[in-house]
Amino acid sequence: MLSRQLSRRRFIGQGSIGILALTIGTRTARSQQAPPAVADLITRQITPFNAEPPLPKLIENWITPVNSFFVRSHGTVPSLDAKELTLTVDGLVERSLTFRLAELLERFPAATTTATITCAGNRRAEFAAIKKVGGVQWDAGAIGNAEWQGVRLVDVLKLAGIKSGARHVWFEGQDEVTEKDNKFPFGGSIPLEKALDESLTGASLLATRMNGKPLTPDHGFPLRTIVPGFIGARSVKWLNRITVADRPSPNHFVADVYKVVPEENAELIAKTTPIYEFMLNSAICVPAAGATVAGHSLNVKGFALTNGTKGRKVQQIDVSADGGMTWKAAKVTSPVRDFCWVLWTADVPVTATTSSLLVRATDSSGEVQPEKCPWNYKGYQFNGWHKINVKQS
Ligand SMILES: Nc1nc2c(c(=O)[nH]1)N[C@H]1C(S)=C(S)[C@@H](COP(=O)(O)O)O[C@H]1N2
Ligand SMILES: [Mo]
Repeated sequence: MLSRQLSRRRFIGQGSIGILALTIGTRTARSQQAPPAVADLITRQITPFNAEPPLPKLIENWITPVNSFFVRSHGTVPSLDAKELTLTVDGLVERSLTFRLAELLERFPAATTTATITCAGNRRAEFAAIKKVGGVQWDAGAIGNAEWQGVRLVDVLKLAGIKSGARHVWFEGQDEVTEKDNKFPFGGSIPLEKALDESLTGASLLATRMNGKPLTPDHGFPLRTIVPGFIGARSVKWLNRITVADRPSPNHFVADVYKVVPEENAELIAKTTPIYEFMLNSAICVPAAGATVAGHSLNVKGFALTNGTKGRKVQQIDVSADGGMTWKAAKVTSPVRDFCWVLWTADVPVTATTSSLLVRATDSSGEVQPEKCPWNYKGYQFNGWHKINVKQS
């Protein structure tokens, strides 16, 4: 609670940074500016800024308002001038291209998609039950669903012309991440096949807007990628370069981290495929952990997400108030759309011995969330049954 109050106080009232930076056209680091306005978030790390909403807040809306959308940044938040931004497309293409932002938006048809972004580290804190993992200790709130607007990546790639031998598309941001005395921008990478997806729900975007407004500095102003179905790390913020290549990006965040490995072993890491799709998952958001239960029935609410495979649907969501002996099926209360979370509700019978609540989701391929998630060294993709403890009144 204390951390939440502190973060509220610290981060109130800065809505004008983007505008200020725009009008005076400067590139100032955040340290010289007022802190971000993210009143609905719990700060997990101040520098770089990482924050997630309290879980009851998270599921108030199917489309997550920007104020309660988690922020995951590995380095500085660059303060960019939209008029000065250039996007370069190079590598294995027939024509290298460079666009100003306004040119990009004029040249290609406008596209809108709704997609859920989830950090691969969401629910990382739960690995501590096996063995604590380093990194930002996320609860289940490093996830959000938004309406993104921009242009389609596939349209830009088609204009550039893909050369034979191309297999991957790299993205590079304009932030500065410091790792072991090296400074470099955050980068991502996706297989070419994914980048060329033209479907309504599956097309990746070069997005300038989130929920009808320009991206905020924390979420990548003025330009980011949005890759439906893939972990958040592939949706690169502050984008200024797209490179088509025959292999995944050598950027640290593709080559070294965001891989599921049992230990820090350079050889093993080098040959492990980067994480792309997110995984089947669900969490209880209401009541909050530690809430008091009374009576015979309890209303429980939360979210569920299929893995990032095209066409997967959430088939069933089960909630238990007796440690998994009996389960009650939840009802989906939100729209259902590929690559988006669903919100659900269930009235679950409780007794004087109820001490916890559990949820697990099943998808349309019959895959069920595992009861326990195997431990991994970096703490990615935790998707064991979500459990919260409750008290009796
Ligand atoms: N340039 C850049 N892009 C980035 C990151 C970053 O640190 N730098 N973080 C990534 C990660 S790990 C996630 S989960 C998402 C989070 O997006 P959000 O902060 O808009 O919620 O952004 C991704 N894009
Ligand atoms: Mo992430």
